[in-house]
Amino acid sequence: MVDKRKSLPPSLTIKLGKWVWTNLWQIMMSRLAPRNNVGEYIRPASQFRETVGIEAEKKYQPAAQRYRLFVGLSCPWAHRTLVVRSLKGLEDAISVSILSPEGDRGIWAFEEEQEGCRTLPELYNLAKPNYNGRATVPVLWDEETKTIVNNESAEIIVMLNAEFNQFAQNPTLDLYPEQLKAKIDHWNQKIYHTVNNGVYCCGFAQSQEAYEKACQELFSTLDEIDNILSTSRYLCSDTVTLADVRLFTTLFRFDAVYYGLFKCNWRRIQDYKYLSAYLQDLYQLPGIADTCNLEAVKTDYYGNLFPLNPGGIIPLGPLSTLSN
Ligand SMILES: N[C@@H](CCC(=O)N[C@@H](CS)C(=O)NCC(=O)O)C(=O)O
Repeated sequence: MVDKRKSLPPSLTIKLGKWVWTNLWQIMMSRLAPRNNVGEYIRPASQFRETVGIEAEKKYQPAAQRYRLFVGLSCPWAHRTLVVRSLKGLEDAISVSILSPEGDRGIWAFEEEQEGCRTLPELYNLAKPNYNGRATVPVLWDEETKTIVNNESAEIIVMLNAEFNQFAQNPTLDLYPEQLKAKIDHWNQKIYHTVNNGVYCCGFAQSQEAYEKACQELFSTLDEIDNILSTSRYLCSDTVTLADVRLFTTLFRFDAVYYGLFKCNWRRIQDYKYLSAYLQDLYQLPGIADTCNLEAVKTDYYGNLFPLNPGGIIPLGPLSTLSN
C-alpha cells in the first residue's frame, strides 16, 4: 500500500518539476545557443579569417605538409573540409587530426596531446592568448607558425579548392568555377541560412514562433531544391560545386539527427524523390563515403547536446539507405 500522506500531490510534483526543468533548460540553452529577443538562434561569427595564397605579400604560402585540419567527425562544418580535401586529392598534402567531444565540459578534446594541448580551447589559446570565443572545428592550422590560419569552413573550402593545386591529385577539378560563381554564391547564401544553419535554428529555437519560422524556411528550400534536381544532376550545373558540398553534409545527417533531435520532421530526405537520389549520388563519389561516419554523428548529437536529450539515449535507427 502506498502511504498517501508521504507523497506530494501529483499536480504539485508536475508543477515543481516543470518549473525547475524549464528554468534549467533555459539557462542551459542560453549557454549552448546564443539567441535574440524572440528566441531565434544566433550563430557567433568565426574569428580567425586569414587566407593561404601565392601572392607575394601573403604570410601563409601554399605548401605540402605545412597545414593541418582539426576536425570532429560529427560536425557538418568540419565535414565540408574533409569532402573537399578528398575530392581534390589533398590527403598527402594536408594532414588531419580528429577530435572528440568531451561531454561534461562541452568542448572538443584530443585523443593524444597535440602541440602540448589536450583540448581545442587550449589550442585556440596557444594561437591567441586570452581568446574568449567558441573553440570550434574545423580549424586550419599552420604547423610552421603554430597558429590558426582560419576557423571558418566556408573560407577553408575555397582555399582547399584553389590554392593547393600543385600538390593535389585532382588539380583540374574546380568546385568554384568562374562562370558559376554568382550562381554558387546565391545558393550558398540561401542554403546557409535556411538549411545548414536552418536545422540549428529549428533545434536551438527557444520559442514556438522561432521554431516554426525556421522549420518552414528549411522545408521551403528543400522543396525548391528537390524541384531543381528533377532536371539537373547537381545544384548549379551538371558538375559538382562547393554548393553541393555544403548541402551534402547537412543532408547526410538529416534523417539520423535533424529529423528527430532538432524537430525538422516535416519530411525525411528519404521521402524526397530527387533529393534522396542526389544524396546517394554525392555519397558515391570517390572518397566521399570514407569521410562519413553516421555512428559518430548520432553519438555526438544525441549524447552531447544535453538540453535537447537529457536522458542521453541514442536511437537505434534509422536504417541507412546509403550504399557505395
Ligand atoms: N562557422 C563555423 C561553425 C563551426 C561550428 O559551429 N562547429 C561546432 C561543431 S558542429 C563546434 O565546434 N562547436 C563548439 C562550440 O561552439 O563550442 C564554421 O562553419 O566553420
